Amino acid sequence: VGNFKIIESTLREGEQFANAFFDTETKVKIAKALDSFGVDFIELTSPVASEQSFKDCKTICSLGLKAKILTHVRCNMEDAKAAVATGVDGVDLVIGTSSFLREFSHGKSMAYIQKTAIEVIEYLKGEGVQIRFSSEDSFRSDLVDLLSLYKAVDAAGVQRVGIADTVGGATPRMVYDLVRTLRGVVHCDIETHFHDDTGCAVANAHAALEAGATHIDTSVLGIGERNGITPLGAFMARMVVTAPEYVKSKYNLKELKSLETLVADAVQINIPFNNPVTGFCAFTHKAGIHAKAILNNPSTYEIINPEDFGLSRYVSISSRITGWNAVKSRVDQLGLKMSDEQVKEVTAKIKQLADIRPLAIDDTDSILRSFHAEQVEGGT
Ligand code: HCA
Ligand code: CU
Repeated sequence: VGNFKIIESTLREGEQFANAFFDTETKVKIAKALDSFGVDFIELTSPVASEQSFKDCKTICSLGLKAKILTHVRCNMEDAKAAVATGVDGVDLVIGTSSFLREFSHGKSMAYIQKTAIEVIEYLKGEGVQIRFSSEDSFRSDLVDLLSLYKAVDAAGVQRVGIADTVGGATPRMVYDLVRTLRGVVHCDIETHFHDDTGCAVANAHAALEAGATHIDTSVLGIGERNGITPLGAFMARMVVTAPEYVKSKYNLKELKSLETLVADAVQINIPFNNPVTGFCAFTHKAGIHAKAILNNPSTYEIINPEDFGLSRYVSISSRITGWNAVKSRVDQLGLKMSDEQVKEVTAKIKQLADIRPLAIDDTDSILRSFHAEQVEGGT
């Protein structure tokens, strides 16, 4: 599980997000930020999509980034040639294999798909680029068809095969079973791609790794077609818990927030409030019982250490559910000297007011200050 690679697809899948328009300058900025974060691969929109897409592929290939640059094309000779012409390190081939896609999209038989795949793979091998072969809508494809196709492309010499939950309907158990089965059939690496329509994209990525997958597709904030795919940040949150040594040594976690902010601004969205790690309240503790324990030992109520991501925790005391230990810690922060009895008294005041209206941090601070002025300084 703890030795996976990230195929970062913000500049391919992410361009399929409803709000996305990336000009060249923005693409370059995002590519550099992803590289600096430490992703292994950066996947780009097909050069066949438009003239500018072709130029942008070339531009990003010439930046000299550490990450390997990939482009994502349909499995045919014309697209493969355009991909090679951009100077990429690798080509991600994709074709639909489910009965839906074969009947309602491209209309091709499995025999034809396999024959074309082998031709395209032979051509790409001759060009010296890395090759990945993937089937769209893998979970609604016939298992026997799928495995025999993958066996053939593995034998033809691809570096990776990919499975994609294109419609986001797979569960972790379905993913585990399919990847496990595939692991017994091919020798090459296994990449996985999960849409988030049913909210399982991160769990599915984790299940895929447990079953022997080696590469996970992500995008920043999960942006992509419809509601998108496995988000890079949420996946990092998952994996820093599963494989802390690997994740902390390999990825520059402290850059996550600025990377997300860059992409959020580029597509005019906000970071969701409940986002793992970077959501505004991801490390805010509020209930008195929680706050007390957090102040003694943060791990009591935190599975992730915010400092690993360059962030800090926050203990809220501005509510009726606060407790005197939390208030005491704020009193200390403000440099006010009070006895425990006095802290308990001022806590009661905060609760009294918080029963009537919502309080801001400034409100509670001024309650503490004026209590201090009256009771402590004035009282003696
Ligand atoms: C799509 C294609 C894809 C491809 C995934 C892959 C999908 O936009 O429909 O190449 O592995 O979700 O199937 O993104
Ligand atoms: Cu997709």
